[in-house]
Amino acid sequence: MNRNLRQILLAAMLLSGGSCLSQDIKNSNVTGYAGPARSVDTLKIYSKPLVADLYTADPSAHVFDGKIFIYPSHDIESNAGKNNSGDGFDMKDYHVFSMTSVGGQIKDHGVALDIKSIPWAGKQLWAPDVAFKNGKYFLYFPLKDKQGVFRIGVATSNKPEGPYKAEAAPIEGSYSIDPAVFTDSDGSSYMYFGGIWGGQLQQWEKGIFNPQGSDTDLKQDDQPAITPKVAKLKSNMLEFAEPVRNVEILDEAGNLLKGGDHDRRFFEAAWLHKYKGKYYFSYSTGDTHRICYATGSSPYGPFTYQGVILKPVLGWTNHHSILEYKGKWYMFYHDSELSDGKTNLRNIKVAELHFDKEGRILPMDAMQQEPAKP
Ligand code: FUB
Repeated sequence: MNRNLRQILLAAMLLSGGSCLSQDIKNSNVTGYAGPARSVDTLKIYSKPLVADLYTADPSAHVFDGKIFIYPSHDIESNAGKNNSGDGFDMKDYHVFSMTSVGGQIKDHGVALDIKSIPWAGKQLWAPDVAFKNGKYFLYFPLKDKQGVFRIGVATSNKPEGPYKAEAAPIEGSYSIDPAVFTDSDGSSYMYFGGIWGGQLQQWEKGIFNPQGSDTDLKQDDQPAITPKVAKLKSNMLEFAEPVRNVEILDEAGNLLKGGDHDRRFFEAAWLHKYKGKYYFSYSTGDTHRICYATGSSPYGPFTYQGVILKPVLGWTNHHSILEYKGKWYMFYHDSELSDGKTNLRNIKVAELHFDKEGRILPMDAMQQEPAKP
């Protein structure tokens, strides 16, 4: 363990009073980095839910106007039942939250977009994201249309907290779920999206929606896994500038990850961040409940699998975002602590993210409860 890193972590724990955010380091063997398995430090973390009076999930966080703005899903109780199609995630609006320091007060700005105001809405407002360009904020959201097909919509506002007004129709050529928009240093913006099983990505394998398609995956474990998608956005941020492309995730030998590789293949929750000139594509592995990452030298990929960022949390889903704020890196994520493990009633959290000298992210293992004080 790097001595400086240990001191930094200790200082962080003391500053946070050890309550909001606590971290401890364990050594473990993690496979998946290019080359043979190496010993990698694992952080044991505990963070309190950031919001306690609403259920919140899928936090996409960004820095706007010097503050952190968080755009989560707003979970609600639902009678829709549990199934592979995710019918129990029957969300109907978004709240926006902001904070000026990690560990400080969080402000709920109220409802930023309601399903009732979206002209093409069927049901299920899932994980959103927000981008800023030309003085305007763009809220991207997955939603089933009136035919029950997930599309990605966009709504605009002059303020990061909204309220947002939805466009009359979803983004042309968009489908599936979990949009995440990354703007590169040259000002180009890219939307990453997709999710298998309830996110319907497997039903688009032939380029058009297959209503009879599988409700999980393609059942071709020895074939390349279904890839997440990316498309550059036009400068108006309302349309794709190009046909949708596949995001390739490769193993250490340069081969596409296989459909049967459930520990590493993409499931949902795409996110892209850049660190020291390298592009980091991170995502959830769904039914193996991990947040993993892969790196590359272009926003389009290909990306080479590197390892786990966050081990399974309490609840079935695992969904995160990553940002830099005031010189530190953070991962926003969720678990189901407040509902005692109910998968569709989640709460957002934040933990500091650490890179080693080679730019590898230290994996985190989230505890379900604050550790007892010595
Ligand atoms: O919140 C609904 C869905 O659950 C999201 O879109 C997925 O990423 C998963 O977290």
